[in-house]
Amino acid sequence: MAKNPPSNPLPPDTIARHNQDHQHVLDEDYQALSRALMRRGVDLAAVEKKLAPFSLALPSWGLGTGGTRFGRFPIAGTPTTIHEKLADAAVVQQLGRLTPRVSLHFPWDRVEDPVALRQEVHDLGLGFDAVNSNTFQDQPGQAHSYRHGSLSAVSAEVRQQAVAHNIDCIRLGEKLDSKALTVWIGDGSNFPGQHSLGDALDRYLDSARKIYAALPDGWRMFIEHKFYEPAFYATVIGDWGTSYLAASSLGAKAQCLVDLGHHAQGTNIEQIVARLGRFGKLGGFHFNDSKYGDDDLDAGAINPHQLFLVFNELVECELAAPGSFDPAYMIDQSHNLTDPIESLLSSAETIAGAYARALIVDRAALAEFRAHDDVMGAFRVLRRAYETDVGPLLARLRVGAGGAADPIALYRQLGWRAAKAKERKPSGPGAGIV
Ligand code: RM4
Ligand code: MN
Ligand code: MN
Repeated sequence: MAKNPPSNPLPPDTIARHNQDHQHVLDEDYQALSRALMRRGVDLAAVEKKLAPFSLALPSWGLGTGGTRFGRFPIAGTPTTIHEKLADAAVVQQLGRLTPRVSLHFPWDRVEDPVALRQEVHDLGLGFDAVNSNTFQDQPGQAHSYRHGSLSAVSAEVRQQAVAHNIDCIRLGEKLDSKALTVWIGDGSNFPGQHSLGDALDRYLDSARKIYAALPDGWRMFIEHKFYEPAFYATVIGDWGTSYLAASSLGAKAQCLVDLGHHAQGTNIEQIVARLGRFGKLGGFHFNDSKYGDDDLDAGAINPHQLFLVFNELVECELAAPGSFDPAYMIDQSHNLTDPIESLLSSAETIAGAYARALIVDRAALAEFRAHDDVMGAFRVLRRAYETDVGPLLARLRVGAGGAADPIALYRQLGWRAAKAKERKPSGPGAGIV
């Protein structure tokens, strides 16, 4: 493969030629969509303007081959270092143009020189998003074990160590130009009686306050809830109510983060989004999909309609607080079988597509039907937007920003992974997410 500057890991002239070959069809499809929407009173150019700034962060841990606790089957050329992961993130961004930032997870992504890493990511045309702490695993040489919890542990030494790690993540994040810390803990109990359910939350809040106090100006702290796993009886931050309580008692810089896979089956996630948005505590998202639990499948792969309904609420939040509603959007998936670059390209497009569909909802008609308790009328407004193929709009924005008309087809044609398989050291089969 020819050498390109890092910010263009793939040859731009090949992308330009690929786009020329597609241009005619892209234009035709865009015009057809524009005319169809015009008949419905929707101005596609206005939608395009709103959609254009939309972006998502990539999780560093989603760039490598994922795995389950039973095994891992890495593809040849999978990245094994943060530098290789960043190079792959640059490929995703060059082709898809929706993912200009990477979210790091510590200590998985720890490097000797964070300032050099910041330079590296800038050279790749990317930036860093929220930093994530990890007190759900023990690390070699660690003084105290997280076996019995971290921020909510009974042991004061363990809590202190977990707080110090989070503060360390903030300090690293400052050097990396991050502006947020995401805290997800695995704390909880596996047996009734193991913990005092009340005291465990008190201890968590006490620890979280110490982390909060270390946040620099302009930073946010995202509290991510999850209803089970690894704690199988009671998780300390297990639902949005507890997350909201924690975020409210900490202060304005603390907000709730909704990971789509962290709810019981049947939970109305879009309603949680509406509630948190209304209370000004919706900090961000981890997009993925699930059928059973925290499956970490590709966003929209199982329930694209739910994804659309989530974005429908996000658009309502935006309209209710114009200019000040600013959730952090990130993908949080585990790619066990697919090439992560392909999954991330596909998921980013799916997520942006859900947003585009929510933007073309005829809100005036919806309000009218609601005002008259016209159930079917209101439902049909949403359904019509959901059933609209917004692919031509996404392709136009992507190509306009320098991305590829058909990102996955071009990625395959360019043979990036096969070239990396020759350069990169093989990744072991060990179980686990990274
Ligand atoms: C958790 C949660 C966190 C992520 C870890 C790896 O289930 O989703 O966001 O950091 O997995
Ligand atoms: Mn998550
Ligand atoms: Mn998760």
